[in-house]
Amino acid sequence: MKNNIIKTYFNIVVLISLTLTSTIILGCLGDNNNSDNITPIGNNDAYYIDSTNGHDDNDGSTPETAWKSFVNLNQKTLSAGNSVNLKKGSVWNETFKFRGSGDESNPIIITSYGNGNKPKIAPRGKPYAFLIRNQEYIEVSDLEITNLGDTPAENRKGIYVEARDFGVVHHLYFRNIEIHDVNGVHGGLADGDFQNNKSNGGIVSVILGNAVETYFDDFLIENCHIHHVSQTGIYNTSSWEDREWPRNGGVYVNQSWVPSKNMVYRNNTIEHIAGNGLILKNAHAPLVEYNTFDYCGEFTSGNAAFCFNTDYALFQYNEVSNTVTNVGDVDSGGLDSDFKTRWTTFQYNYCHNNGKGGILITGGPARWPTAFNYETIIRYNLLANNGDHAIKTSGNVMSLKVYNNHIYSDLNESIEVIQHKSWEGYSRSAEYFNNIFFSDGTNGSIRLENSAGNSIHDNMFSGISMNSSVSTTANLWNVAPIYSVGSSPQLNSVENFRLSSNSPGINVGDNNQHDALNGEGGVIRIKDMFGNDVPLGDGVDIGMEEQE
Ligand SMILES: [Ca+2]
Ligand SMILES: [Ca+2]
Repeated sequence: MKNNIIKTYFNIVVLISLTLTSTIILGCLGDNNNSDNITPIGNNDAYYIDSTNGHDDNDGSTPETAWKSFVNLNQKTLSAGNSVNLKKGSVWNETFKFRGSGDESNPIIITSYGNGNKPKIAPRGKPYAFLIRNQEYIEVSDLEITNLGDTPAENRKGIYVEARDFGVVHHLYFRNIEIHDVNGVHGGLADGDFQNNKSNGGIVSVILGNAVETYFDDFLIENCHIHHVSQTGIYNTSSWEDREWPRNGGVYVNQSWVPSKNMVYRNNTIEHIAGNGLILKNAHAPLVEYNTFDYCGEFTSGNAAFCFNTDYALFQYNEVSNTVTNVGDVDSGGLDSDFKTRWTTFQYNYCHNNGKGGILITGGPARWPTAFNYETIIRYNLLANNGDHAIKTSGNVMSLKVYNNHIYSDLNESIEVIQHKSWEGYSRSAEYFNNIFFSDGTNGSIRLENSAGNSIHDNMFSGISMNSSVSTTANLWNVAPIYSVGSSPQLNSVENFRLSSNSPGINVGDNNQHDALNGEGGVIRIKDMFGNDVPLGDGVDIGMEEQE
């Protein structure tokens, strides 16, 4: 048995010690004032909490009569349209929670007021710092949250959302929140080991129960900064998860799968995460865009971001870099379309300098009826200097489409630009076309092993060893792109990978690009990496840029 070394992010944190003195008010003649007799306030009323100048015997209804701690709020059932306003510069070493929900017209608002630093919620090692449980129509913004205990603990979280047999959980928004220094645990177990508990970390959302079909609808995490948390940056899961699709001639069966809808993760910065930066599960047409992932997988195995058990997931305009390879890691790549997924689309992402791989497509162990990955589309992405491989399939991946990507490496190590690996079986019917595979380093190669039905055509290869399974006539071999910047484009900008107008590959790609499906019966409009229409000129170009 491996001795799991549990590490913690241990930044020097200045914890402002707050002594929550129970103040006894004496001398208020005829006034039996205590925290229980605050008159309930109606819709659109507001509560104020100020850790410096507040007082828990106040009524909490104005900045001048703010509460000091969360003790009164914890006892409250809020109503639609209520707000809780936290004074900037405040620090609380306790968990934030309340009862009640908003409604469609009047969400409950949790936000900050005043000047200075974001109000900070910093319990020192509680199960969660901020709780929403069987509540809906809530918007949370402009907070700082930590949860740093003396030692790491199982299931420690920053924000925790839980719904059990609730039905539809509507409208939960988290915006402009910094979450850091949450010391949950990360085992030394491999990423593929399902004993590894990933449900602790920054923002964790869990659906439980099996009596009432329960899912999120309209769940947003936007403009948040999540860093130095263990194990996972953002995580969700659901008990309504069972479906299967046997590999050989089986039919798709939904036993209990109830996906969440309108899940959006946008413009977040997620960095220095012990394990995965983002795990997105059990959703229909979730959107992950304009996020930055940097230094994920810092202490254990894991790719920066992946979807699991989803249909029509769309990842676009994300920058994913520097995922860390530790000794024994199975995964340390950028993006991952994982198993139990259908119709995932990755487009306009930039994955670079990840320890192992740019994009992974996981079908799962092929003998499992629950292991499938169907029609993932990977198009118009830039994958640069990812170690070990650029694109990898593992296990039961079916009908993968990889087109119009730009793969670049000037690493001084062997790179498999396409790597098909077994997980009790191989991918089937993967198609690669209109891609640039350029290795300016040493030993670029293609590994297909026993994967079946590959179609590799209309790609441009340079610095890549020929492979007997890849047609030399259906592709351009030993033809290199000509960059506008000349040679050796720097990785600090996607713009550096634009091609000169005399670069080979313009207007000679295969025009038959497969539609990416949006989950609503339509298709996702196709553009190039830079927003240009496709095609332009006499035909589709090879690579991620479209020119006339
Ligand atoms: Ca790692
Ligand atoms: Ca063109």
